[in-house]
Amino acid sequence: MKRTKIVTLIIIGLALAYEAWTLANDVPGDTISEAMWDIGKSMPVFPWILGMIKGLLAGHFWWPLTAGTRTT
Ligand SMILES: [Ca+2]
Repeated sequence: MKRTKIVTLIIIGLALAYEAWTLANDVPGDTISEAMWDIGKSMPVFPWILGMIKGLLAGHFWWPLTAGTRTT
């Protein structure tokens, strides 16, 4: 498995572990979703920026996906 895949899986695993911890503790409003909602309320442009980044990354990663375009 390539290093990038391993690092990506570690980051996802850490995010899931953090989310599980925030759901299990008694601190209100500390989940990732609740933090995103708070950021969106204080900076309404934030969800739009995040959506743009997500869309650009999806286009970069998966379109156009043709054989023989990889550099390595
Ligand atoms: Ca909590």
